[in-house]
Amino acid sequence: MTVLHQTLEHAVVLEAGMPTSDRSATARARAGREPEQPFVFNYSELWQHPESMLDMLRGLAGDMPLDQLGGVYGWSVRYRQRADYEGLGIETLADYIDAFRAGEKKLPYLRHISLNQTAPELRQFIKDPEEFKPNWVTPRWLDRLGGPELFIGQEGTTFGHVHRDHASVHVGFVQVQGEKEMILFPPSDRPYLYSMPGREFPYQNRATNVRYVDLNDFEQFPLLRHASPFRIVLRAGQALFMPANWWHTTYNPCDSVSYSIRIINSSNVLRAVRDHVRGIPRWVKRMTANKPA
Ligand SMILES: O=C(O)CCC(=O)C(=O)O
Repeated sequence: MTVLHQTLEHAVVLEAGMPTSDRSATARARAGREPEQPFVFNYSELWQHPESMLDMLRGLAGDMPLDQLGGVYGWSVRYRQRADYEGLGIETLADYIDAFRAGEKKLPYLRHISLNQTAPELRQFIKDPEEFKPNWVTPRWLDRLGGPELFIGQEGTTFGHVHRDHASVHVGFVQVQGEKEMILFPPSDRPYLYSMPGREFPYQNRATNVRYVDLNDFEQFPLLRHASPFRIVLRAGQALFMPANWWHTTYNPCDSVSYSIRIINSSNVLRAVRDHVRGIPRWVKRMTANKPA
C-alpha cells in the first residue's frame, strides 16, 4: 500500500484551529457568508456514554450480517466487496468488530455503517458539534439526505475512489479512534479529476476513476498535475467540516473509527434542491432508455 503523504508533497496541509473563533454554521449564515472552506477543529464530545461506541454498536447490532449494513450512500459489503471477505470467517458485525480489535486478520475497510438503519438507538448518545449546526436533515426519515454513518478501518485501508457527496450537502467528519488521512480537492478541480456520473439519483457527475493509490500516477491521469489537493490527518478528538462539492478520498494510517453526517441548512438548501430538480430529466432519460421495446 502506498502511503500517499510521502509523495503528495504539494498538498496544502490543514491543521486544527483555523480560521475563525466562531465557526458555527448559524453564525456564518447570519453573516451571509457561505462556509466554503474546509476546516479542522478539536472535538472530543461526540460520544456521550460511558460504554464505548463500538461496544454499544456490537451489543445493539452485532448479529446483523455484514451484507445488510449500509444502503444510503453505499453498501458496506455488497457485490464485488463480498469477495474481500472470502475465507475470513466473518459474517456478522460482531465478528468484524472482534476481529478488528484482535488485529490478527487483515480486514477490508468497513464503510457506510448507517446509524439510522443499523443502530438508531446509538444516536441519542451522539452529540454533533456546533460547527455542524444548524442541520435540517438530522431526523431519521431524512436519512437519504443526512445519513449519519460509522466507518471502521484497519491500518492500511483506503476508501478508494475520489468522489464528492450528492446534492451539494456539506459533510461533517469526527474521528473517534485512531487517525484518518483525508485528501480533499476543491470543487473547481473537477476538470482534472476524471469524473463520471454517479449511479444514484440525481445522477450527478460525482464519481471519478481516480483511486487513492492513483493520486500520484500522472502517467495514467496527467490532468491530476493541475489539481490543488488539501491534506488533513484527522486525529481522534478532531473534526472536519467539509463544504459542499469538495472531492475527497481517505486512507487509514492506523486503525480508525470515525463518524460522519451530511449537513443541509440555509447555506446550501437551494443548491441541494436545484441538484435534485436537475436529476429529474436524467431519471426520465434513464427510465426511457431501459424500457423494453
Ligand atoms: O470516512 C471515509 O473513509 C470516507 C467517507 C466518505 O468519503 C464519504 O462517505 O463520502
